[in-house]
Amino acid sequence: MSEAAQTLDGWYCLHDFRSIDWSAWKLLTNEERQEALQEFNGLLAKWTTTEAEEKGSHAVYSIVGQKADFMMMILRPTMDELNQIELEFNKTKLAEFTIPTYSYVSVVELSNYLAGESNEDPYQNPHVRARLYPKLPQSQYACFYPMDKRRQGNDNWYSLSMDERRELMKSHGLIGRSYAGKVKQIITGSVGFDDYEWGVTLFSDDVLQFKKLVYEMRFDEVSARYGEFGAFFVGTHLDADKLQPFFEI
Ligand code: 76R
Repeated sequence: MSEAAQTLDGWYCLHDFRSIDWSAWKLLTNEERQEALQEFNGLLAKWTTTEAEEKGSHAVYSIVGQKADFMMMILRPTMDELNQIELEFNKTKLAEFTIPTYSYVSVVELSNYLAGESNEDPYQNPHVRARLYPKLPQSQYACFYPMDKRRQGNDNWYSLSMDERRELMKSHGLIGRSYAGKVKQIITGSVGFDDYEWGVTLFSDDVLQFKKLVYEMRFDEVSARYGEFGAFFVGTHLDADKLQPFFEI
């Protein structure tokens, strides 16, 4: 049996994708719509307090295309809190006018492929902590997709030795690093939690960098030979100022 990579696991993560039932939303009076938005803003204010206390983070993005209208990405120390948040949102007035279209459950993950030898407890290292418990960037664009590592015939990631995988991950990391400052990535592990093995969330102020990074990685053996991909979602940041016009009729 090949040696499993060791993972460091951080905050739990929910990607919640919703479409809006615009016809029903339009039937409300202006006042009813404002009430629903106020309630949602109250929820967001609570999440912002949690973020300020460094007990989680969140980001809301509008989604381009028909797969969803918006995405809420939420990070919390426990999966139970994610469940609570989901419930709380579902009980709001606004939720009555949303249609769940996709969701993804995972946990922020760092693997030890490229970690050097050290006797220190990585969970105490401030650089590691900043990545395991990240404050989500409020970049203009986000891209999300789930992925697997292939397990077929001669292309089985899980039957490669640790050394072979480490070597392959080196070149993956090098490509990634060449996008430093342009794209920020958060890898979340989802084996046992959701249908794929990882969620990939990318953030950038230049949407074209997603295409460039993902395309370049396709030629790297880790993705070319071993990557299997789910649906891609891309969209624009919905900060507090943009929420009102987004929902306005
Ligand atoms: O953690 C690290 O930064 C060390 C190097 C590294 C690891 C271990 C790294 C760097 N990644 C790692 C693990 Mn990655 N990553 C993806 C995708 O579309 C595709 O083809 C793949 C989707 C992107 C775009 C991306 C970006 N990475 C992983 C894993 C887990 C593998 C496992 O455990 O088997 C997956 C699934 C994955 C996928 N990666 C980087 C990036 C970028 C931008 C970096 C550089 C980060 C930096 O140095 O700042």
